[in-house]
Amino acid sequence: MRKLLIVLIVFLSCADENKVTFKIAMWSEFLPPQSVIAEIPFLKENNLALYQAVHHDMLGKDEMKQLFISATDAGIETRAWLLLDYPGGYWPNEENAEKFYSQAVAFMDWVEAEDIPVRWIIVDMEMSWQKTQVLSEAKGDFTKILELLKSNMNMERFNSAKKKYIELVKIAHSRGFRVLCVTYPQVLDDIADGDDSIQDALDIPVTGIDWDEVSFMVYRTVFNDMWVQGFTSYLIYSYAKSAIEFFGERAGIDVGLVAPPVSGGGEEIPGLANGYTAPEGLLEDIGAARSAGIMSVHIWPLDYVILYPEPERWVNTSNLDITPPEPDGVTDEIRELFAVLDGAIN
Ligand SMILES: [Ca+2]
Ligand SMILES: [Ca+2]
Repeated sequence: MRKLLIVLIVFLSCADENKVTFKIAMWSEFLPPQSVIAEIPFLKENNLALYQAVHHDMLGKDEMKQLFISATDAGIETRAWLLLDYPGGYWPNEENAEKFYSQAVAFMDWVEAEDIPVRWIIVDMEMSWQKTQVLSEAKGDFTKILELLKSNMNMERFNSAKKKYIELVKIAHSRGFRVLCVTYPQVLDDIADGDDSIQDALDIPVTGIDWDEVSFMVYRTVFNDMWVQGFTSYLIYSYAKSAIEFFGERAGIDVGLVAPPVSGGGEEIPGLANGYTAPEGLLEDIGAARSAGIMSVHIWPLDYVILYPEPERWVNTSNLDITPPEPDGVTDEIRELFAVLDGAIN
């Protein structure tokens, strides 16, 4: 009887270990490491993972090392989101593959030399900071947007950057690191016809690289700001379905954007014109991702969530509605438009 009991306990603990649990992570971008350390109780109490920005000038800094140690000691899963300087484009992409490669290798060197407890690197594949400014100024002006995307087309440069990222992931794996790529959801509209035109137009080599996870920034508030109004959480559901279709268990979804609390005539932050100032919409988006089968959802950003009087309301998923949302009348149309563009920009 006792033997049977032990076998049963071992069996149950193994089953639990293999169970994939739903995870929520917070992006932490601009807070100084000391302020993030102060939020460790909040992260811990709410069972949140931490995707921490490591800006180019924080590499080798003791306070950054301390943050990774404190968060890991508290049992918080912590990943390093590597960012370049602004002249270098800020986010990794087709234009700065060499530069990003060097910085990522330097990061791994540092982590190994000082035995820092972080084994995940995040590659935030986005168009350069400079081009993103042009794009956000052109919002709603399709001619201007197309002009920019057309000028980005350069398959030779695209393929050579892709090679560099393939090499980076290979080296990371050989050194025991894993790599998450986070990027625009339009990658998912690029795949069906078998060419990389949308990724080239956005300077974001993503497919064909051995990422351990790939996550898509389906920011409903940005879609409403950038294209047309009327996107519901169906937008998140639709892309989450495609993410699962193409990337299976490796797929994640990023939701947002959370704006800072409205405190009477504060300055408008670019990209946050329609940002969430209450958790309801964000929780709908999380529920929509979950209803499509996504097991990893990430919220941008910790920086603003903690400014609210009850920050835990933003991540309280105990009453999450996981009914698939009804079509909103704009998501399917805009995704069809992206697919048409895919064919047209060859
Ligand atoms: Ca394509
Ligand atoms: Ca390009």
